Amino acid sequence: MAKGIVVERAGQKITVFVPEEGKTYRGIPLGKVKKKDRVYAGDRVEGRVVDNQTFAIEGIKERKNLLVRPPIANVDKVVVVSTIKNPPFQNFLLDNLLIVYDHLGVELLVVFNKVDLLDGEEREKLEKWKRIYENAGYKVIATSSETGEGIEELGKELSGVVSIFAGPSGVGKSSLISKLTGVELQTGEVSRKTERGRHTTREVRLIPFKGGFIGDAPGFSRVEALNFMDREEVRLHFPEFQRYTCKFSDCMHLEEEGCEVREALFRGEIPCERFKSYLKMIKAFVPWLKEACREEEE
Ligand SMILES: Nc1nc2c(ncn2[C@@H]2O[C@H](COP(=O)(O)OP(=O)(O)OP(=O)(O)O)[C@@H](O)[C@H]2O)c(=O)[nH]1
Ligand SMILES: [Mg+2]
Ligand SMILES: [Zn+2]
Repeated sequence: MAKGIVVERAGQKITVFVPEEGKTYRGIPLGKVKKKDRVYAGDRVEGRVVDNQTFAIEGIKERKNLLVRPPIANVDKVVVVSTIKNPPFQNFLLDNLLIVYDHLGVELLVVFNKVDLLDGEEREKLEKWKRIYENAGYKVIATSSETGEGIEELGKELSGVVSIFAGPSGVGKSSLISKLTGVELQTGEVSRKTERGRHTTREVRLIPFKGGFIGDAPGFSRVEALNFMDREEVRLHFPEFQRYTCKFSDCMHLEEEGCEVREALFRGEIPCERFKSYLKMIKAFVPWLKEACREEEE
């Protein structure tokens, strides 16, 4: 039996890459596979090479995970891409993505792209956000697919794993993947009027890279943590909250007595930006927020 990985699923068309042959085939699921299960990009499959175009899929290996939007199986790492400028940074969207993907059990990497566009003041803004995410515990890389800044470092993080690029439309996901892999992908301009991308990428495709695969996926403009988990779970996916032990182990960090996260916020150890995202995600309000985040208010 030959082993392959599904690198593309577009409508009825399934493309299987067989590493042993270094070639891709049109995948045809045999009856029993077809009945039992859908086939997704990222699926590890077993079967036979029928001719030099066709791979008969006889079985699908059990999935480690299955992301829904985009539908890709067996993802090891998600690269969440943002920009400070063009389109403007949306920290709430980034935080939602980080919380949701952590819930789904994948490794995370935070990328700020298009740093070539930033002037002095905007560079400072980049450094500020970079610090916030690094201090929270994420690995952060600043990149430019124009100048090549950070591309080598990014490539190192992706060797040997299945990764996908996520984030809003227009931040340069496809451009980064093209730069890394040399494979030409369709890219689109950011609209001047709305400052948004145009959802150029529509289908999911995995590209072989350094013994792993990189998935390009459509951008998205809204993700809500509560569509994936209960209110009570959200706090567990903020790495910086986990450093503190509150009096009550089920503390929601709202108005409970002995809340160490609140203390840390007052001491400035937890940034207000992240805590505000947390409150917004769980649709909560605390009367002491203004006092804790005084310097934030202009
Ligand atoms: N200045 C600058 N422009 C970039 C950079 N990366 C991408 N772009 C431009 O930004 C626009 C959007 O890039 P895409 O790669 O299509 O963005 P995407 O994230 O794949 O967008 P969707 O497929 O719509 O989700 C294109 O015009 C790119 O040329 C960068 O590092 N610097
Ligand atoms: Mg794209
Ligand atoms: Zn607490």
